[in-house]
Amino acid sequence: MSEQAGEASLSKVFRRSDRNQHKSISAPQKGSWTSFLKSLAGFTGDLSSLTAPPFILSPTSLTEFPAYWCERPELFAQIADGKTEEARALAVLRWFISTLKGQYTSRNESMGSEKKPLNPVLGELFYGHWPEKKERGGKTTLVVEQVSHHPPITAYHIANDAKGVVLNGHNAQKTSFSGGSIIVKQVGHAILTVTLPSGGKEEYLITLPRLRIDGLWYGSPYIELADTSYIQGSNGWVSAIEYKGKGYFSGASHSFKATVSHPTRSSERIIQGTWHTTSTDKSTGATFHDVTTPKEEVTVTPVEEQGEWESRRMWYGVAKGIREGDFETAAKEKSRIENEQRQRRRDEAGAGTTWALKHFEHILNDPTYERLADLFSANPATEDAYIYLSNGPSM
Ligand code: HC3
Repeated sequence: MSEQAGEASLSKVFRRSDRNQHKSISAPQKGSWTSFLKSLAGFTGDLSSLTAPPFILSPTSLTEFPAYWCERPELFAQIADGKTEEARALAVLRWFISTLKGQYTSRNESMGSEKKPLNPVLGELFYGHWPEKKERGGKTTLVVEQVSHHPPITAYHIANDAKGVVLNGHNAQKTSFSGGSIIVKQVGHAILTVTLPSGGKEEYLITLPRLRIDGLWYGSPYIELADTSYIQGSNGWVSAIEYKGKGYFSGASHSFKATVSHPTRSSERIIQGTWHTTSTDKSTGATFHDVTTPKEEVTVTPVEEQGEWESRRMWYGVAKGIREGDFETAAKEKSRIENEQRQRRRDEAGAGTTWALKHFEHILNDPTYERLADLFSANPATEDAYIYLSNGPSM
């Protein structure tokens, strides 16, 4: 099929408003982007396996993404300061909503559009921390490990031990293509544990929102969140967070409406706004969250001092190539890493061994997930999980 004929058939799957903007890609990029879009149409499965044109590649591995959970470490720490169950449930929601801007719009801000992250290898590690400060009690540490390559699954553990606040979770993605957008169902969950000064313990199950990647036709992908995600506390408080794009609750992109309720209370609290800016508590009229202020990036050991399995050291050559526009070197380095991995798997198969995880243990059914999921009849009723083993790095 000629390039023009290919484009004509492809254009049928994109909305007219998207099609009109395709001309914004520069001429040399247009051909490779059109081939990429063709490979996307009708695609289901693991997006990381698709070859994307160089201009859409990110120099950052997916193992770095869990750091987004804590770029406002004081909000993470403040969860422990809530005097009542309701206050803590609201603090968990405030921290969660405040992570969304980093998780879903930060690549647009730093790189101009959503990019394709580096696909981590099995055993890849990412360590970081946010230093101790008076307003947040202690140091907050981050341990990330790539616990599966096919399908890609990333496990993470974030802890502020001085405040007794710990987040443990894992995530994977199932992707499909529909109506000109990529739909990403996030697989996995996170459990936030708060150890109270009384010694009591509260747990919160956090489910993850669905993503729609729009803007594909004109080569400038961006994320909108869709459907509903939940935060269910062991104290009974549950937040149902409904996400909408342009034209719904407020007519703005990145809108959400969270309903916070408890089975024994007749009234609910409604929080409404846009997750990448601010929101308001409808019952009091007060600002609920505000992420227009600067965030704090995770502190990471310089790459020269990192171990060979640490993400930035492992991908150094590839990331440098992508940043400097030297895609030939980037591709060569990427092939070297992938070939080493293939050889490692062949060696393991020959020796009858399997890769041993360093920081996590895989369990097929998570009892905490099951207990909390049952409180709001979540689907699925059970999920697997990666439990943190306390042999973290000394940080
Ligand atoms: C879908 C995604 C990979 C997964 C990323 C996740 C879901 C990872 C967990 C984080 O907590 C939140 C998060 C944010 C962004 C998600 C990525 C956006 C794009 C990427 C695809 C694999 C690449 C799609 C390719 C292209 C060219 C359309 O961007």
